[in-house]
Amino acid sequence: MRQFVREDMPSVLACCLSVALLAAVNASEPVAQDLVPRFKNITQEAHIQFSHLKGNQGVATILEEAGPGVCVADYNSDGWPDIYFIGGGDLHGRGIPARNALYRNNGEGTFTDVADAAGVPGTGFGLGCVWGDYDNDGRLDLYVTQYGKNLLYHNNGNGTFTDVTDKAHVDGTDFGTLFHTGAVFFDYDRDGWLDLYAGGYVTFGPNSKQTCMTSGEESSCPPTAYPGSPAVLYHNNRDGTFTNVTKAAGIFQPDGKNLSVAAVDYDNDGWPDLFVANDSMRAYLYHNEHDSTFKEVGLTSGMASHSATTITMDCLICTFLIFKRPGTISGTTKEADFSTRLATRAD
Ligand SMILES: [Ca+2]
Ligand SMILES: [Ca+2]
Ligand SMILES: [Ca+2]
Ligand SMILES: [Ca+2]
Repeated sequence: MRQFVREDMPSVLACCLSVALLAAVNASEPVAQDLVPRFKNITQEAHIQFSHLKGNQGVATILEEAGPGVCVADYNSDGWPDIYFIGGGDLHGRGIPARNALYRNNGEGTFTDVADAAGVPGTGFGLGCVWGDYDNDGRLDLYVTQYGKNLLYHNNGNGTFTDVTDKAHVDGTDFGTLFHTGAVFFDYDRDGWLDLYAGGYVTFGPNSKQTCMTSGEESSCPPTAYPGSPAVLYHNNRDGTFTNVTKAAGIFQPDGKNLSVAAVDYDNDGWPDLFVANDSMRAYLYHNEHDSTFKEVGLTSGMASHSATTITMDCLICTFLIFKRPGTISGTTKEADFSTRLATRAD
């Protein structure tokens, strides 16, 4: 069975890691064997037992093939990074349980799932997540993208969270979009308060075409089989609420098919810009015009990245080292440039 929506994170991390390694290797020949990082699978001994429920009944749909997301942050400020996993769901009424998981880092190599006690199990078919302190209380809050309404969980600072989605007006359905994947917090107007971009993927529902025939085989349909859907840019009102400013900011795109999104000041003008990886169509690069509007420059900048054989699907902000001194990869930070780049993955 062919699958048109691929897993996100492993490939992105591999992409990022390979770029970082390449930078180091190019600057240092030969590289000692014992300096090459090696990784060991410690999932079981770390007590992580999470499984994403794809939920398909027979051939999976494009929704069931999407996700799963994962996001890492130290939500309880104990100095140890914690992990939030997205659970998917059962869309066929079979009663198969699915929930998200918040694995609190115990600080000694193991994790404990505290999602229920923390109040962050999710409320639907989950797809993605992002951490950000939207209310500037010093504690990271959690935004979860789902099929249907997204969720904003406020971090109460005592190990629990409160669902403040309705109060904050950030469920992502403002323009009727239901299929949400990537989202990002960023302070586009530099007022010191994080704003929020919630992406929209294709328009898909129970009445849509569920599967397609590809090379004589039934499979999930490609994104080209469905219309796109608009994303939403929310401005932070500094009082726990947000305002939809998508059209005023010049980024209303009803045809977009957003998967991953990322924010970075790619041109070093001091204002954060926004990159949107669209599936089956060209990517968007929104340049911040410094006046609460954006200019889409994907094509002129060379970041649109779409042809008959390549489609941008993932993106990640990579910060890596480029060492100046030949023959070593053990230099100090004085000998290195820290460089932040936008990495993209094309399939
Ligand atoms: Ca922690
Ligand atoms: Ca907060
Ligand atoms: Ca702001
Ligand atoms: Ca910029």
